[in-house]
Amino acid sequence: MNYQIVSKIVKILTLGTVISLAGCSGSGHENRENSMDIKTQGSMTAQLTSPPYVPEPIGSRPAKQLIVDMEIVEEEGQMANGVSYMYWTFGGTVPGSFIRTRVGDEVEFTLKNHPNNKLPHNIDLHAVTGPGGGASSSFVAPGHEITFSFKTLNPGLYVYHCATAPVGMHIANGMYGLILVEPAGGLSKVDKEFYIMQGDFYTKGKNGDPGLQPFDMQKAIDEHADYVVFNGSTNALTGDNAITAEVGETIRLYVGNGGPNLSSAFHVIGEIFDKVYVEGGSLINHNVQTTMIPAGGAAIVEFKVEAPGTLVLVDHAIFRAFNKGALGMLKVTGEENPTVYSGTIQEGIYQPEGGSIQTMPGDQGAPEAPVAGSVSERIEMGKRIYARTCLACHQEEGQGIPNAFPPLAKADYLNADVERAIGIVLHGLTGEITVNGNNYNSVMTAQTLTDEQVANVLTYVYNSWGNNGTEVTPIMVTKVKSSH
Ligand code: HEC
Ligand SMILES: [Cu+2]
Repeated sequence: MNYQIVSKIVKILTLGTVISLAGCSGSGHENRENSMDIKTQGSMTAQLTSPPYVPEPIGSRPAKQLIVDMEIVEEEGQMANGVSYMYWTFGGTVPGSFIRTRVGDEVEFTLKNHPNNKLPHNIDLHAVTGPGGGASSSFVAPGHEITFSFKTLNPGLYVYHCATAPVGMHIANGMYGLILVEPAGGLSKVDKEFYIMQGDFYTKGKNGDPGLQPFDMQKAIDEHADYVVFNGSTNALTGDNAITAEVGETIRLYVGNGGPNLSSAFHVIGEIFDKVYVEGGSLINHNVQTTMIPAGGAAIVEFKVEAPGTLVLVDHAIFRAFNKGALGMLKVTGEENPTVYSGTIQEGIYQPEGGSIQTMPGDQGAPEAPVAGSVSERIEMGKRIYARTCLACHQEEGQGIPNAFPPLAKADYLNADVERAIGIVLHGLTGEITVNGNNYNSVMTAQTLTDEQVANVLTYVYNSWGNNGTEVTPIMVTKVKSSH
């Protein structure tokens, strides 16, 4: 293409932009020419916050010179129970500190690279108009700091990330966060705001393999994530770390996706988003179930919580939620509101069908399965049943999922009472139990298995992963069944 044609296309595009800008008025649609003209009044230091919290709204403050001071820290942290990871962070957390600005601010950004760090880093802020989003002027070696400045021209919610080579590796290790540019006058008022960011992680070992897990470049290139998590770890938003709200409150979530690879099908089980600022921009969509957040993108979602219970935040690419960690909780307390929801709302894990024990569709019509002739045959057959019916929740090595599914490996609860274990597989289980010192209060569905299959699967479990080697026979199963 020659230069003249290119410049003509540019002119046409520019004209198009001008027309569309002229056609839209109202808050949130500042045009960039106007933003350039916003004069700043005075100077202030930005309050930075760790996830899941965000700084105070900008309210009616004028545009200012805004001083942002951020330190890069490379440090070991917990990815999951028993699994640690060497995170590279903006401000000591994954995602990095939340930066809150308003349109027209002149941000004076100082980036420090802690002297104990091993690598140089930089920052590319998607809110910046300029080469590399600041990356080219922010490259900083360990023990050094650098200052650069920019004016925020476009309101919206933007990702920032490290862009030092290999870029993918710096992002995969946790180097991303969000910067909010509020429109003049601020976003509408809500009761609670939280900061959540999804990321995919690639480790030498499989999901759940204990110890310090190094980054695996090949898996990252192949996009085979071992962990997909909110706020840097499987536990960041579950159990005692759950975010909280009260019935009647309006909640705003600033949700980003650091990637490096995967898009997020962001969904809150038990809620409908009243509003979504699509892609973090000025377009507002209403009544949304699941919103797509691409790697390197963000969205603002808002909803009013109408009933008490636990809402579960997930990536609705659902294996990521239940098998890789992309699961968080919003605990809502307050008065029941039977007109909105009259079912039982359980504390704990995903129960789309409600809190009662459900029956799994079984193999009852299937032809008679072969009968095990020896303990080793029983274990072999049990292993196949385990893979089909138990593994999804209790996991491949019986390790379970923290705060959701109890372990069957070296499980004191299992080893203490075989009849109880048989009863659980036959009838399901609900209510609080303690397994290896951790509490679980959830629901296991009743499994529709023949007595032979229950015997086989439990014999496999009892003879795996450090359990006590009990053989469970079909006669024992029949006995428990008839005593019930
Ligand atoms: C849909 C997920 C799910 C499936 C499938 C499932 N379980 Fe469970 N299981 C649970 C949950 C959740 C609990 C804890 C329930 C509670 O908190 O009351 C549990 C508890 C248990 C317990 C007692 C606690 C412990 O750790 O010892 C045993 C034993 C058990 N399950 C065995 C099995 C076996 C064997 C299978 C396959 C035949 C199976 N489960 C399938 C979710 C599941
Ligand atoms: Cu970096």
